[in-house]
Amino acid sequence: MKYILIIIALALVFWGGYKIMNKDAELVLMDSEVKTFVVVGKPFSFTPSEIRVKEGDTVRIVFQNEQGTHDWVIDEFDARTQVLQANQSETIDFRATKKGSFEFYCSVGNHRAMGMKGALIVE
Ligand SMILES: [Cu+2]
Repeated sequence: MKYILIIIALALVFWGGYKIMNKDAELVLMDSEVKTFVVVGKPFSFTPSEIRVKEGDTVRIVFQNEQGTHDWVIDEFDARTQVLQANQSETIDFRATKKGSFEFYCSVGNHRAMGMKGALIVE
């Protein structure tokens, strides 16, 4: 009988510790959430052309350039890739620090005017 009580007591202690550790892990995840998007570029579009995140998120853009010469730029967050050749890719991170709808675009030649743009929506 004594042993059973000790086992129950130990089980409760471990279970409590597990719950606390789990909670800490969740909080860390919430603080540093990274939202990753693969964006494919070609003449003259980005896919997807709309990206939605939450304010405070770290946004990771994996820009894959399929065809032509392009970059991926968003002025408001000071984020841009290099100008990439076909079949090159580059990954950039930035923090979405303010709410709103922001245009991302290709800064090469007249690509932006040709429709090579999209929207980052921060909620
Ligand atoms: Cu372009």
